[in-house]
Amino acid sequence: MEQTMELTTDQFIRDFEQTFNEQQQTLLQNATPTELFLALAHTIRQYYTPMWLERNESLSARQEKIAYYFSIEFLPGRMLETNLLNLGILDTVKEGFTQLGLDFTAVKNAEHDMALGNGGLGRLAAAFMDSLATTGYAGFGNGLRYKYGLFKQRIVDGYQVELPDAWFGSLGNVWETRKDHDAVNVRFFGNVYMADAGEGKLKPVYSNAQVLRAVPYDVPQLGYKNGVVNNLRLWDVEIPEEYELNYPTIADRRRVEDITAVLYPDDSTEEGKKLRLMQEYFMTSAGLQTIVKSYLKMGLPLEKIYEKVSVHINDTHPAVAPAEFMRILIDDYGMEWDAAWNATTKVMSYTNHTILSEALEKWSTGLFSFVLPRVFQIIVEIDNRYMAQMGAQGADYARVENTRIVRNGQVHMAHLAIIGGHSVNGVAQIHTELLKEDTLRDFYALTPEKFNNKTNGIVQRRWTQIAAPVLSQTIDKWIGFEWRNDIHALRALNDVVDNPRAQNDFWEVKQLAKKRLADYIEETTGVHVSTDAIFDVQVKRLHAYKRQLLNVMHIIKLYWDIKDNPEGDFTPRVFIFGAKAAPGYHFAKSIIKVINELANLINNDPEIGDKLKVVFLENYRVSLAELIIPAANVSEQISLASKEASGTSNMKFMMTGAVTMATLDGANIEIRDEVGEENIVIFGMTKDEVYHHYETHDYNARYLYDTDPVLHRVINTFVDGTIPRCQSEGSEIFDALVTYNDEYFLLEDFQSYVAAQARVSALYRDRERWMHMSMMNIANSDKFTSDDTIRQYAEEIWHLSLPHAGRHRAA
Ligand code: NBG
Repeated sequence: MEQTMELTTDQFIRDFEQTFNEQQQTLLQNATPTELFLALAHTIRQYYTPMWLERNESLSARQEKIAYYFSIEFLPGRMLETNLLNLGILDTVKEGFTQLGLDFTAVKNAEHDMALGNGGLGRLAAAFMDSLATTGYAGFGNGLRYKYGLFKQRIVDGYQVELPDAWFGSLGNVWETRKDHDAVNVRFFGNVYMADAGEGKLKPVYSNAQVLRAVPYDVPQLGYKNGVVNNLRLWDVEIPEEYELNYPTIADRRRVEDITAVLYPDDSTEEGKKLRLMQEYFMTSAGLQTIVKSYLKMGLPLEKIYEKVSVHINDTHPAVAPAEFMRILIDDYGMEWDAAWNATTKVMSYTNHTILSEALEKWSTGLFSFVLPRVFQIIVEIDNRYMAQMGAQGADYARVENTRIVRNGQVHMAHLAIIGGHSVNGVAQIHTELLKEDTLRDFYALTPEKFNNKTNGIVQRRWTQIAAPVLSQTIDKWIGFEWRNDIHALRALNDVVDNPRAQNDFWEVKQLAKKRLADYIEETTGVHVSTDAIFDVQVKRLHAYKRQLLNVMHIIKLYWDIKDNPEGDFTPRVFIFGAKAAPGYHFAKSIIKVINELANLINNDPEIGDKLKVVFLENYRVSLAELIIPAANVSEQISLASKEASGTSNMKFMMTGAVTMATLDGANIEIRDEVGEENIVIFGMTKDEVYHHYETHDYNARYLYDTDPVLHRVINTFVDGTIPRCQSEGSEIFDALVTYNDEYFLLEDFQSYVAAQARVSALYRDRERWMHMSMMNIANSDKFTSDDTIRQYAEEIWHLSLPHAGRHRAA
């Protein structure tokens, strides 16, 4: 049921002015956007605080089961507009600002993105927070309060340069509240031995351990117009007062602060590994300790904790959770092993987000037992019991051996998460199938009942109502407002996809969004792009499997086409890239350099003119996505089939009317199922064809290079000096594609990609046909709402009770 705050514009203006005066003590006209932003944020805090208190009261009064989503990343981006939208007062506030003669957009832009995540995984976690509050389920987040989020990317001479992202700035995080009373201690290092605890029991005794204090900062998560406020808890590290003498110098203190200093953009370095493990354990231990404490306040038996608590392990980073939970139950609360294990496996569940093996974390037993000696003992015990139990059941020995936790001197975190929990899910149908038949096939054979699929979703409110307000108004105009509350009502658009006036409206909307982006491009890069061209966008992390390079190869092909035939009939295109590369990922950085140099070459060639433009937008992040995505005509989702677990930007593009250029990978397949074959452009190998190559080892990139003259010329362009200032990067690419046999099969997919792109050009020229496709994408995007995804998690994995929307109180 819809519950919006009752707030008139006049009331808002009074509240805002009062907060502003108390806080800033200057005149409104003199205030900077940042000062205005702070005052506005504090006004909003006053509005939701009573709801937050009421929510917490009612959850404990009703002893409701709570799911805790443990994730090392949360990527909400900016929170201002989301909070306003969800309170139902976005328009009121915008109107108030207009009446005050203030620029709302400037104020909104003064908020720094909360970028505590790398990409899809972190953004999904943030989406789930929004959707949990919106559906009304009691689902709380648990993560780290990094001082520095994902690095800020600058492009200098075509190269990526990484700068620290001091997102706190000097302002702090306006949305958070420090909860000192919930602080707990977390232990690292030292020695552990077992001592007599009386009554025939043993207890662990620690010596020389490092004890650190974990302090939570809570960030409220508002539901959409329902008065519900959930909590995202982020942990920070401090030195406990009683141990202060151990840290006499500033350098000593800094080493401790490092634990929550920075979000890891990758973990390929040795010294980074220890810190990363400490981060993972720190947030997991602190979260679990407080969860147990707050459960016990209800006065219920600890053996039954699974009836009131679920803990979700988002990818392997918090996968130490089952072992740490066992430690807490046994060491801290004296539970017996079997009862503790029963509770643990019922509490824990795990999502896998990739089949790429480098992302399934493994720790050397040496490092692990050094950092977490007691937890390591428990893991070894879990592993031994697992072997014994499986042996007793007569399970296939090789299978059990492949699935054990401690193996060949390594601790396999995914294995711990699976054995220590009751559910494993992939994030799109094809991904879950691959987990079952390949990546985790031995687990699937042993415990098929644990496996299930939960296709990812997105917060459509953010990508339409916030990022694309004009599109939203146009949808209102054609089908009414209902879709804003119930996204499935969007399907009514299916009735107007061939209506010429509706087509015209949606065309104009896209042109406006393109104009907005074109202005930004000109402002930030100096490149002028025409909105008559197709805006063809690929924005995502830079990774070989995502195949930005295939896109580049197609651009090179177009470049030669125009150079060969400058007078030819050509459908103009603007290729737009946004991508951060992990700082240690050399090849990815080379691709960025080549894109930028190719862009220079093409954009400055008068013979090419407006036919072709290439733009690399630096520092891709959520707030930039909000500008780029609604402006796209074509959404590039061209990963090698089987490699992209799901993708989520593909869903955002779809819902704002871009046509997807897709391989049959991840959620692209499900997008095709929703929009129909004719409204998406599919190309390339299938997953089975890819696996066939793996099995037969028959792939020969050099043969393709030698025999296909177009490919030959395109690939030579990387090394023949055509693209200036990137000789070493060009030859690195040449080697990857030809000498090292093209790991991601770009050469094989090239011709099919080129043909599909030609199809796109032809389709775009037929405006009626194109608008039909575009609008079919919008009209059928409701399947990918994260509200529905989270309902499935809540019902099928966490077994939460039906949502009970909090009563709403106006401030
Ligand atoms: C990523 C996948 C994406 C997927 C997101 C969210 C990791 C480890 N995985 O395809 O690559 O959409 O997770 O599930 O970041």
